[in-house]
Amino acid sequence: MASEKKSTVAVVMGSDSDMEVMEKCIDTLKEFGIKPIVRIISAHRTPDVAAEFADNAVKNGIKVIIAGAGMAAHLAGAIAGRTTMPVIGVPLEAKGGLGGLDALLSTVQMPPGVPVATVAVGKAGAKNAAVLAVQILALSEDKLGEKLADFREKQRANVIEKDSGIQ
Ligand code: RP5
Repeated sequence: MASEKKSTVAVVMGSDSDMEVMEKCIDTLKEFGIKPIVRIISAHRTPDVAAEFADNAVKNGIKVIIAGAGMAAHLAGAIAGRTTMPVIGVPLEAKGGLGGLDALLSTVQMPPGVPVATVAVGKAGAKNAAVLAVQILALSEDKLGEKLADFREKQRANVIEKDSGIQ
């Protein structure tokens, strides 16, 4: 079963229909050498599994949870209410939803005392969730700090190259 695998980062999403976008998050984590635990867990359709996952996260060695969901996106918040580890929420645009604004508001508008670190809607947010998770882990893992410095340098060089290309 997926939950038996060990990793410091878990990527959970409300539906398999979220996978296409959340793959950006998973791939970015892998670029930093982190193979996350990946689960499909719904705050509404499988609330018992969401609770069990959150309650056992520390025991399973997880240090950061990334949760992506669309529509009434309560997954990140529901998990955050059951754990004190950092939870990063990725609002997703879902078919039949309101273009991601529904998920953004559902994810970001947490009551005082139970934060969800909410990133941008969609693929940009999925990538940033991974980078933010790495930044959190880098506080206690020097190697990740070095990888982050390389990542930023490559990003910088890429923009400089694009600028040169249009001169
Ligand atoms: C949310 O509802 C999921 O995160 C997904 O974004 C959305 C639609 O889910 P499906 O009907 O495609 O399973 O809970």
